[in-house]
Amino acid sequence: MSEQRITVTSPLLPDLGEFNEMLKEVWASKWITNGGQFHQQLEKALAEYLKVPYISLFTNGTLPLLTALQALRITGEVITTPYSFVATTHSIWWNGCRPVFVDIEESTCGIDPNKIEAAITPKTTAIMPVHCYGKPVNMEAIQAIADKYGLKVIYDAAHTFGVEVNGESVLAKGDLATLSFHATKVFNTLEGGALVMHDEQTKQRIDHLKNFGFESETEVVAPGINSKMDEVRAAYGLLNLRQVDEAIEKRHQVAVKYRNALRNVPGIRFFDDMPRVRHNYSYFPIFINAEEYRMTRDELYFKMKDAQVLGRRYFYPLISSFSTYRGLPSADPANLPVATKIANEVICLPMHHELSNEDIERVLELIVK
Ligand code: T4K
Repeated sequence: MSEQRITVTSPLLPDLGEFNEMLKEVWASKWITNGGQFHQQLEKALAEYLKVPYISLFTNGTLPLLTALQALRITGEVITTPYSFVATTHSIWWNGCRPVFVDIEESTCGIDPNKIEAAITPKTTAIMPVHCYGKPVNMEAIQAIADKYGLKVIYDAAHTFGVEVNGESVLAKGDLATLSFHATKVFNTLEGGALVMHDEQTKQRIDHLKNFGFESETEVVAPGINSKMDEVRAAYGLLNLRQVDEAIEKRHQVAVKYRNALRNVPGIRFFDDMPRVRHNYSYFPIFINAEEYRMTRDELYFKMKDAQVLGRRYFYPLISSFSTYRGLPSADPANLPVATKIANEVICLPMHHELSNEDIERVLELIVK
């Protein structure tokens, strides 16, 4: 009999009975979208859980990026990293701005603050860093540069649900921060996302922008879009929020087991926890030094695939290598040596709350020689 597939992730699902009870309420109220009661409850509950003053729910994690750029009226050039999911750079492009790629640091896989200033031109208006794998980037260094040059900072914090530094949410930093609640994320609402802001006025503006720009029944104050979360997903999110801490702890235990087994394997590098950081263990990337490991990343990746262990090469290929972007001067691999190297070394191992000890052993057996 062929072995069962082990996928890179598996969604956190609420109890179907409880979900059904909430659906009955939605059906009874006949209020299914446009800021209903579950939408309001989830915004309140998430603001508390995430320790942020204001949050606005979205229908996925890409539209908050697009809307953040709109809300801050960003134009010209936006500095970002090519080591992310394509949505990060696409959001800049969709706003009619030019993405400018800056290399990453090996220690976080996030933008290298030491390389940002060299990429700033008179057209630069914003920086869009990514907390890749939920690992916080150096936010103080980024803010210092932004302040010096008068730039906005929008964090793509899609991977960073619940991540804190010194007890403070990473979402509290920058001008705006975005989240994704996609099925593959630590906390999901099927599809979904959010924008985190610091004041009521910005929250109001973003709430208008995500509802076509409507301020009232007859007044449109901005060229908005439709990116509202519906009641079914908000209800699902309320239930998932109750179990997300348990899921994060289960992921933590998987990370501990992976680290113990891989620590002394020559040619394999991985991340340990950072001091004073509450991690969410959203991904478990390993980096293969082919010479020391005596096998290339792709050889290992396909060996795993043959054995039905479906890791993923997040984030290979680099965004800067896709046809839309590769013509940009900043997309030259010579400008992005660390990102290029890391993209060729990475495999994200299966990481989710339902991995059994047998699953973990099956993954490790393929890697530890
Ligand atoms: N910014 C960053 C930094 C991001 O990483 C993302 C999304 C965004 C912005 C945009 O947020 P969203 O608009 O997506 O909310 C996935 C996700 O589609 C994407 O959300 C995510 N990042 C990206 C890193 O990964 P794929 O193409 O790898 O997903 P897929 O369908 O191959 O799924 C991977 C594995 O997950 C499957 O092999 C099995 C498991 N899975 C997946 C789904 C969809 C399930 O078990 N159930 C499911 O329903 O992109």
